[in-house]
Amino acid sequence: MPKDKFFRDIENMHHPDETLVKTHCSYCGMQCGMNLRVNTKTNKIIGVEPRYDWPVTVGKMCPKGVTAYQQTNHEDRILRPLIRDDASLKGTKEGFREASWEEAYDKITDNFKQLQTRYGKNSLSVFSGVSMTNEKCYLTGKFARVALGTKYIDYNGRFCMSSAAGGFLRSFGVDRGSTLPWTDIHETDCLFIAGSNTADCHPTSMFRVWEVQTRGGYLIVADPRETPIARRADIHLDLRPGTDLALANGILHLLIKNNDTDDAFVEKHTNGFEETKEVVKSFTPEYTSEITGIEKDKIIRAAHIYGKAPNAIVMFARGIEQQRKGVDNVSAYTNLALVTGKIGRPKAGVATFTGQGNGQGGREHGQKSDLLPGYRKITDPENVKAVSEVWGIDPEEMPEEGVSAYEMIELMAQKEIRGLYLLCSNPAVSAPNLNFVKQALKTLDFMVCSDFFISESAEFADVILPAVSWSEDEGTVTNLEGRIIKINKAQEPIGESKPDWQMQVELAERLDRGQYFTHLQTAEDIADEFRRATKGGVADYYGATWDKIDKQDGVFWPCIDEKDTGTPHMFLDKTFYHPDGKAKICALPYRGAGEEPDGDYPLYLTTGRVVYHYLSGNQTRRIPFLSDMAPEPYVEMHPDTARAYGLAHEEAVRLTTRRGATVFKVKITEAIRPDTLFVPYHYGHEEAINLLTNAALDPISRMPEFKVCAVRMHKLEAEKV
Ligand SMILES: Nc1nc2c(c(=O)[nH]1)N[C@H]1C(S)=C(S)[C@@H](COP(=O)(O)OP(=O)(O)OC[C@H]3O[C@@H](n4cnc5c(=O)[nH]c(N)nc54)[C@H](O)[C@@H]3O)O[C@H]1N2
Ligand SMILES: Nc1nc2c(c(=O)[nH]1)N[C@H]1C(S)=C(S)[C@@H](COP(=O)(O)OP(=O)(O)OC[C@H]3O[C@@H](n4cnc5c(=O)[nH]c(N)nc54)[C@H](O)[C@@H]3O)O[C@H]1N2
Ligand code: SF4
Ligand SMILES: [Mo]
Repeated sequence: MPKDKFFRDIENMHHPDETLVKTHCSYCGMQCGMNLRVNTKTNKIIGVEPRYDWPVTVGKMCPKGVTAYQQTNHEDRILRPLIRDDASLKGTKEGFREASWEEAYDKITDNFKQLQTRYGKNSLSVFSGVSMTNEKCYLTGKFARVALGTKYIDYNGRFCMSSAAGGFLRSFGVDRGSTLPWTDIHETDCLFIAGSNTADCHPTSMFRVWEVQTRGGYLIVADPRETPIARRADIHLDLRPGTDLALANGILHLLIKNNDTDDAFVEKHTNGFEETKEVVKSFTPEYTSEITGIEKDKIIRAAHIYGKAPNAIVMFARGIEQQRKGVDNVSAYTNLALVTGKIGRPKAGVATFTGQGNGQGGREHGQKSDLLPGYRKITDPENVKAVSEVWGIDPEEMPEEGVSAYEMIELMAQKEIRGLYLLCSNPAVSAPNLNFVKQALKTLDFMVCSDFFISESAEFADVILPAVSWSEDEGTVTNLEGRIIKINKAQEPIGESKPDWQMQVELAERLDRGQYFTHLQTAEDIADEFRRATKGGVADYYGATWDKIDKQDGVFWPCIDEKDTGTPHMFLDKTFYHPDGKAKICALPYRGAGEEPDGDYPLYLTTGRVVYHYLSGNQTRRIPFLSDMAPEPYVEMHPDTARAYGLAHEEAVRLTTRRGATVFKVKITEAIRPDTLFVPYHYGHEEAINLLTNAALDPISRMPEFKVCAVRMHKLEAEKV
């Protein structure tokens, strides 16, 4: 049959009253390509379709992505500013009334000014997030430093990417989450993936992961749980939580023993190998097996496969990073690529699975307490001067370095910080040690929260500002490859909601700092200033214009000028970013977790994600399909553990740590170590596992140890007796 007789005309299959807006998903770092379908009569978003012409995800999306459009016109959207006059209702949903923008702005500026007059500039803080565009992240950093003049700004990437950032900076001298584009992954010969539940958390990477095996290559997975990738892996290294440093040292020991190191590369392009050799000497397969609990032969085989693979990519995620030694873990796994020289060429390298949609860009441009736009250090006078010139301020005015996200919360509890402007984050669910965190939020004199759905954290606010969703604004984000891409506007903001950048410009004017902000009237105005502010920095976006992004399917940073097409592969010339051009192989002695199981708390507790929910769940718990699929949290345990405690599937059980206790339903599965419990963290109030987690911080990244603590379990019936 001729093609035109049988096949549908897919070019013209859309409804005549429909237009398509090319954009990317609102959620994770994959940033899958999608078209939002917009009804041209109502100008409302009515649906979505995947983009087959997007090179990274080629038509693939996950359950969150295909329902993301349902956020825009959801009935729970906040349509107008909300004010609560009765501070005694803090921590509840009660007492909010609708107000005009004028009244909300007046209340905010009055309170901010009063607090700063009484307690100084640094009595105010900004806590932000990276579901925002680069332009919004950039302006948030400028707003804190220039409009509020406070040093206290930090963001939710401290709970997410900061250990990867710290590790890459130490090993390579630069922090770009992936040394190569995702389109290389399926062409490599061996993937060594540690602490990533790729199938649930970056599902649209999976076709590339499976393709490695289909081509005859190998997949090695390190995870205490038998995740979908671990199940199909050639080797599953089922380690005890918190023992990655021993595993990576043990593999390195074997690479040296097997003569799988690239001595010429090590000699020419790295430092630190001799010291590292000394440290890993004792990590024999026997000793490594003793610490990690992995069978010795599996460790030997994994080292053999990685060592002999012509090309290999080491990949990891929060499983290794959300530990008190997350930075060491990152450098220890990165060592494997450096000693074997499997880096700085196509199909070989190191990558972290960046978490949030703009987890990469959002950390580079000034939301982190120690950074200014372009990955510039706030402690470096030359860097401060460069940014001050763009901002039009005296370098003397630039606030100094502040503290990390969790440490800001500690300062709130101590009344050192009195006011909080929270945007794009929900720490009342996602921060560790929640009993303490909620008390700290209650202690604040004044709190503003900007969100588009009322979150558990908004319950602590005095004023709630209605933000727009990702589909009602435009700008760029940087995906997990380091590729700068464009988010497009598909609908006008609903109700009286506004983009965060607009709120900041209007607030700055009312704080008498309009001269630095009033010229920024569109997202594009901010984009222009933002690119200039990054010029000459390590993360240089100057050449990444919106036009070029559109023409090239994104632009990999660094991209320094009009002619530059960007940098998909890092280190092709084997030059790293340390002053001597060499990478650092790090000597990392083993240390344990902040809290190890003992007689009182005999099991490991680890936490993470399911495919149906995103982070604190404030967005996905409202989408009917997603909440039907994953309505509540549960505690995953091995059948042997359930038997030992006399527990049945779906029975309620109490978990207790040194910080809190709460009740979950039992889920029995063989896909976890018997000494370990796992709980997904996407739920609020009494269902939040972070009531129990440990805020032990990594000394470099200040990342809390979400992935390991010690827990005790009680059958509820036994408590009644
Ligand atoms: N569905 C979904 N996808 C998401 C997100 C989401 O909320 N939901 N969030 C996005 C964000 S912001 C992030 S940061 C990423 C997170 O992506 P991932 O890091 O892949 O997700 P997690 O579930 O936090 O943890 C990954 C794995 O680490 C394992 N693990 C626990 N302890 C250890 C350990 O000590 N060592 C090792 N090697 N492994 C360990 C867990 O068993 C788990 O399988 O996902 C992104 N994608
Ligand atoms: N136990 C445990 N805890 C964890 C983790 C874990 O693995 N285990 N993982 C950690 C990780 S990796 C992360 S990334 C954090 C994330 O934790 P959070 O920062 O709490 O992440 P979200 O749930 O995305 O919160 C974003 C909030 O901002 C809103 N929002 C989205 N876009 C915008 C916008 O453009 N403007 C404004 N104003 N608001 C917006 C959303 O509705 C939501 O309420 O959680 C961390 N907490
Ligand atoms: S949540 Fe991540 S994997 Fe799923 S569609 Fe969105 S960007 Fe893609
Ligand atoms: Mo994250």
